[in-house]
Amino acid sequence: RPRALSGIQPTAGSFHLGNYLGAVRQWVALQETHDAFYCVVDLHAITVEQDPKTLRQNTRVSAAQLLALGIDPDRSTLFVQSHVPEHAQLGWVMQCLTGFGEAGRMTQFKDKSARQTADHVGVGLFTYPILQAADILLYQAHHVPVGEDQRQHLELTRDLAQRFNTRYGKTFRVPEVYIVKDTAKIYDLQDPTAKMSKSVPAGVVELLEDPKRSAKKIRSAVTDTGREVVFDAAGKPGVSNLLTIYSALTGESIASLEAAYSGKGYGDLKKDLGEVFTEFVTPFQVKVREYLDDPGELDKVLARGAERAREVAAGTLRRAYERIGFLAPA
Ligand code: AQP
Repeated sequence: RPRALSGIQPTAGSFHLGNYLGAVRQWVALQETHDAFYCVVDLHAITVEQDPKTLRQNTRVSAAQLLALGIDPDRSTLFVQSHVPEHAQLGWVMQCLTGFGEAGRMTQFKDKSARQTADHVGVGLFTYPILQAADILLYQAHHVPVGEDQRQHLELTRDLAQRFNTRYGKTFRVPEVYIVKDTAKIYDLQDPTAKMSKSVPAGVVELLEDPKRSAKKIRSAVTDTGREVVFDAAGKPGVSNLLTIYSALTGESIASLEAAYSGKGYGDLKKDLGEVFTEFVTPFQVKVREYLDDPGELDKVLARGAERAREVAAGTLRRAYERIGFLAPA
């Protein structure tokens, strides 16, 4: 079976619709065909300041959400990044292979750092995609299921794998990005030209918030001029985004939704989507609470995952260290 690897940050506590439709839904599906490794990337989370107690809690909340969304720890390896020290270790090696200018071209860093003053931007935010490369390469992943915003980071990962292999001999598999086109980028409900992102909270739908609040956000989503419910990403980005979400949550095609709403207005679409979303998140929220009611059991699941992940990660790191010329401990 080919390997899949992906990660999600525990920074916000709740996942949002973009995280789910852009990434985690594919993680669940790939369990059928792949030997999958999924991690809560807490090392990445500290690239911006975190409160220790909140970080610890949000790490469990993230794991609980993954389980509630359908990640099966008996089929996939579910773990916390900091439990596997090889991530940080290979991360250092990858930093030494990355050009300063190359790292500086990462658009996510440019966007995120532009929102803060220079003194608040840590070096970790700059080297974030390099650690991400290590996350992926440690597991010799064939496919990396992510949203469109990660495409550039995946290119860097591929470049670093090739560079290492050229310099030291074939060690890493060069991974392929796995992006599902229809849901690759879910847009902000208040600004449907920008990606839905927890950094800009106004138009974000969170899976763990009160669904009444989500339904209200959906009802007040910015839509477009005109009143026909048709998919037109350039001309009607707001309505198109709602149709994408609706279609992804129900499995109905965009064409059949257009037909169903012909003669109706944006208001009907938004009201119904609020209901569709509520139906989806209500049982999910119950499951998350159940997992969180038994943190001891949850921690055991994560410990088992870390043990399995380490077996693979340690083997890869050992080979990389040898190739580099590090003296093996006697
Ligand atoms: N809007 C989105 N559409 C599709 N996919 C998305 N992802 C994130 N936003 C969207 C995908 O979710 C996965 C986890 O991403 P992450 O852990 O990097 O989450 P994040 O970046 O913290 O989420 P945000 O909201 O995007 O955070 P900020 O505002 O910090 O950038 C990834 O596969 C990502 O592609």
